[in-house]
Amino acid sequence: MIETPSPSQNKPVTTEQTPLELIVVGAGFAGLYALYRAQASGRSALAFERGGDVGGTWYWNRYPGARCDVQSMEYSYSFDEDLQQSWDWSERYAAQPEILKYANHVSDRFALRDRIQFNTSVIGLRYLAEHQVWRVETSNNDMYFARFCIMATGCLSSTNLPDFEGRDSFAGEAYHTGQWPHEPVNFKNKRVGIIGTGSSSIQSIPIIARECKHLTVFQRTANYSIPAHNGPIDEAYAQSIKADYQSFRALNRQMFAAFGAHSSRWEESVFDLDETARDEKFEARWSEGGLGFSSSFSDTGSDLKANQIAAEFVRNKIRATVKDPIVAEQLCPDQVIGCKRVCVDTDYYATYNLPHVKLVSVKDNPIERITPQGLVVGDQEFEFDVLIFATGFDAMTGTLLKINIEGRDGITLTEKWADGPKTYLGLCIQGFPNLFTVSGPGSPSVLSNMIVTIEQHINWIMDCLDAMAERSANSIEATIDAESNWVHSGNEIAAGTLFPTCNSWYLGANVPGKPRIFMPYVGGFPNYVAVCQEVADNDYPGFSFG
Ligand code: N01
Repeated sequence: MIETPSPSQNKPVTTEQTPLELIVVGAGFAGLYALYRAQASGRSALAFERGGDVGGTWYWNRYPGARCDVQSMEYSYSFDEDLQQSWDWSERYAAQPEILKYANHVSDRFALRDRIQFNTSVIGLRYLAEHQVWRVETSNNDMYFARFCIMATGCLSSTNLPDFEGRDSFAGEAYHTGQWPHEPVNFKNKRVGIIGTGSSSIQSIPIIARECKHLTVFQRTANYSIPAHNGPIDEAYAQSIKADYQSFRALNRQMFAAFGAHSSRWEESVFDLDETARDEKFEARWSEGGLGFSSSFSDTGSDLKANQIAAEFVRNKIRATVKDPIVAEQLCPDQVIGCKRVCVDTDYYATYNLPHVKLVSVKDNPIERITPQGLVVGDQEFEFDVLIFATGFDAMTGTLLKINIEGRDGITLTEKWADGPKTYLGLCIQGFPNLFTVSGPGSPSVLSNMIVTIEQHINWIMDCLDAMAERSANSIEATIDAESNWVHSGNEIAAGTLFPTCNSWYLGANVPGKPRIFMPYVGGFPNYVAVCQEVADNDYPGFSFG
């Protein structure tokens, strides 16, 4: 028997015989809600958080301009009426500091912080079948035991730092957008280079450009970006939602991605309209801004020809904004719109009209190496004071696979997922009893409003624990057939969409050697919820209890 070291308030002594009910890995929005539900139902729980405080993705991603692409009134918890009534957002799209403040507010309001060990990573999880408990090993060399593990580890929590030759030789300041320092970075009079043109880069480029002496953007794949039209929140609008917040939430839960119920979208095909009428509608949707533009007609998200019309509308907007026609063409994406995550921006394309901002395409001529002074592309060397890696994440599986997770019969998650992630409902993994993933592979996760999906997952897990208690079950595990069917049907749905047509991080294509599987469930949030509900209502088919 291994005992944990001396007890303190959030350092309980646990053993195989006296385990905690729940270990939660991560204290972002998923971990916080899991702790809240555990506390509310009288379950003993402890969370481990790698960061120094709560907030998860909003704790780490402090780069200039970081803000949420889902509107503030939708990107928040719905579980507590007083909470949603009393919290006031200041902007249509909340910026990172405000979202982090909200996460802190929730932690304080529901006294969750006492149950979190910060600056602590879970490095190992091992299922002890004879005791039906998980042994949890942390980076502090502590050991805990728990009946259940909730992996609230986030989808975009392991940064992707490409292995450029000489990467660590750069002598200036180097940052990754996903691990931004807590102190503001001073760009004044500095020459800045930024690699990547995904959401993080597209948000930060206009802000950095305002301050620095010179900015060079290295673009491998041009991205579609839709204007946010951000601004102070319309108070009357916020109040009208608060007057019946539950109905607003319910409406959004019926949406494919669990948000955007109030945004314009049309039932008709883009081909039902003549060019003028069609463009008027695109124009109206562009003026509204934000995510969802690419699926504003019934077929622009699903039919290649319809999609090309939407894509060309955006390309024409880029051409109309960027004065240098060569730069404009370089900024025009050629992939399916919506295949890679569409970005939302403030002044992104217009920033390239500034004389001190330069775009360098590395599509055909990749970054060759990083030097102490900067980087080399072909026969050109660029010199910088600051180099920013906006190169994204080892998404959805990266963080889970960094933890040494050993399930029943000694099988590790790395072995199990060698050919790509496999889950049942995006919640459970065969061979790994009593371990739940939140917004992991097989869940609508990154294709949905994350907070809505998180609440749904945690509610389902907590109901499942209640159902287990009722039947006096000690363990639950997905069956191999249920898992295979879920993976198979997920792949089939994805194959029928436009998503597999480009190299996106949804497919794992951004990380060399990562198996190419479309990871999120693409059947839409409402369908997903219906399946999960059916499983719970019918005594959990696809699971075995022990
Ligand atoms: O990362 P990304 P991100 N050489 O993977 C390039 C969410 N998010 O941090 O496309 C040169 O999208 C890479 O090029 P390519 C959102 O879901 C949300 O920006 O692979 N370039 C790409 O341009 C988003 O999708 C919000 O060819 C290289 C860039 O780096 C997700 O996070 C805000 C390269 C990475 O883009 C990730 O966004 C921010 C190389 N070797 C993020 N390797 C909001 O809600 C990679 N790249 C607001």
